[in-house]
Amino acid sequence: MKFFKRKNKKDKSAVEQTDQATETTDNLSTSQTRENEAVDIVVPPELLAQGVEPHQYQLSQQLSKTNDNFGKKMKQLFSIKKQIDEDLFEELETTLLMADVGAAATMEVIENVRKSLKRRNLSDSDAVFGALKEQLTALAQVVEKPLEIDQSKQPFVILVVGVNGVGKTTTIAKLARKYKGMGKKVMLAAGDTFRAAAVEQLKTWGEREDIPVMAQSTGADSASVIFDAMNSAKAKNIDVLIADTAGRLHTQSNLMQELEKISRVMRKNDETAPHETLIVIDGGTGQNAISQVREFNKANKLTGVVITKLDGTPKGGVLFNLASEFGIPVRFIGVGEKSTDLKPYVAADFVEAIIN
Ligand SMILES: Nc1nc2c(ncn2[C@@H]2O[C@H](COP(=O)(O)OP(=O)(O)OP(=O)(O)O)[C@@H](O)[C@H]2O)c(=O)[nH]1
Ligand SMILES: [Mg+2]
Repeated sequence: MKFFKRKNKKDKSAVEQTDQATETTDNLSTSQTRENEAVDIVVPPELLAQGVEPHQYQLSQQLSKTNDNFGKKMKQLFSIKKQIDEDLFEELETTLLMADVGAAATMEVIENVRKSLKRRNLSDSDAVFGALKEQLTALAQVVEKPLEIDQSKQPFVILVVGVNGVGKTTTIAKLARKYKGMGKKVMLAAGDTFRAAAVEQLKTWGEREDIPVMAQSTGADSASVIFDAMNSAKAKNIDVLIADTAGRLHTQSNLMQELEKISRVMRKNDETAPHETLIVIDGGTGQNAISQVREFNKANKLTGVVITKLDGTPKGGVLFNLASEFGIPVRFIGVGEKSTDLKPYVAADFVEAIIN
């Protein structure tokens, strides 16, 4: 089982061979993708014996803070209350709201739980728990749509946007590593020309992952850096070009206009670009995530969301809030600072990890 090979870090060459063998195709099955990402967390043998899947155990560990605030609280609630009454639904509502599921999504979920119980004529708390998990999974599935790299685009350009410090540059490094591992030729564009250290940060990641970075000096025009990088990528037959941008407050209209300019200029190079506009959202942001997505979506039509820092927050419920409000596909989730800490988003796994 490859999972065990990955745990034995001494046997690095075996691990790398295994990775290459499985990552050369775009059409990775979910289980292959999961196995390739199974890295540090060791599953206790007794859980393995009980049939716990390694990737699921890992994800549960990484999302344990949200689980504490979500699944565990619900379990406590259901262990106290065995009968369904209005108090139980009120407490459930509070738990969902506290985990940042958002008012509209909370109402929708609770309403659907009620209907489902009525339809099936059930009235014990286990049934509520089951129905709740079903409803949350259904909502989480609305935004499950993996990012596919259209190979007819040379290069396929991913523009990465978001407010300051959410993990854009780190996510770019993670994506670059992932696509390189799948046998693609990857290039990065240092479109964050605003902060002195930003170009250096991207270059450092590029060196670490052995991926070329197209950069100009701090203060250069971001749109032209990305435009030039697109030309260079074409000349070098790059498959995937990922462009960084400076973090900006979604409330600052001049900075949002600058983003509009970036995609306008990109379209002069390739009228179908950017082929993916990813917004990176810090999983701990809470309700503010909604206004971030709304404003960034006005400036540049967003095609995907990455929710980062889910390893450090009890507020992973924000995913449901975004799903219900916008329905924009969640492509990946970030679960740590290393370049391997990016997971393709799988709704059922996510729900299982936060409610188990
Ligand atoms: N725990 C954790 N930390 C993360 C994750 N993603 C990014 N970080 C950390 O968040 C901090 C900011 O990351 P950056 O990638 O520089 O964020 P950014 O959005 O590019 O920031 P600006 O360019 O300044 O807007 C760094 O310390 C990262 O290591 C994650 O999934 N989990
Ligand atoms: Mg950055």
